[in-house]
Amino acid sequence: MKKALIMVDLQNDFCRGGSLAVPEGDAVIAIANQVQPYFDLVIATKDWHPEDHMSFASNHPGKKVGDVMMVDNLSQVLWPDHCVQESKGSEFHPQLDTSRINKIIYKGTDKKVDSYSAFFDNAHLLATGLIDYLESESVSEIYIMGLATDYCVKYSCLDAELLGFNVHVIKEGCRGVELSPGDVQSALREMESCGVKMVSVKDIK
Ligand code: VGL
Ligand code: ZN
Repeated sequence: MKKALIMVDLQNDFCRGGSLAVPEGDAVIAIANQVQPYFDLVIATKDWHPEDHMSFASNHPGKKVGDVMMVDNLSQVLWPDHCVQESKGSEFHPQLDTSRINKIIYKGTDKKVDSYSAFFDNAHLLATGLIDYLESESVSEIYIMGLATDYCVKYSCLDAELLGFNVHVIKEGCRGVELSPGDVQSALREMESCGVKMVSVKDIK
């Protein structure tokens, strides 16, 4: 049974100078490069939105970034435009070693629904293809790191647990948006209470 690393959204827009920059987001790139050699498979996700995506405040007249609204019975945080397909902001951080990536998973591609998890959209209706890939490669253990702790990392971990994988989070390899102070801490607690194991880089080597 194989061990896979899932690097979540290590894209320019979530790093310094990006439109949805996560505090210290760049700090996780070196960690990603350091741990990749210890895994059988390396998977990277990309947040990959069309310009008219529903998560962008700019697509809702009268709303602003940070507002929360109901869309199709789901609560949606409104973000700055970010990770628009084919844009500079959607590219991997220039320092990320992409030579070991076996598979890229695109998410948030449907303008009508957001997708924080690497497995499903937020309505849990459509799968991204990650489950099929992990099953076809006989992966049982997954290690998740990336951006952002309180959104895509958290929802990816929770789905992975529900799906029955043995799930680990590489703590130093994650940074959060922290819209409200404490969001990162509570995301980590929620993951742990669902069975996700917290590990550090030294546990991997
Ligand atoms: C993310 C907010 C919006 C993430 C993606 O990668 O955590 N956060 N889109
Ligand atoms: Zn997004």
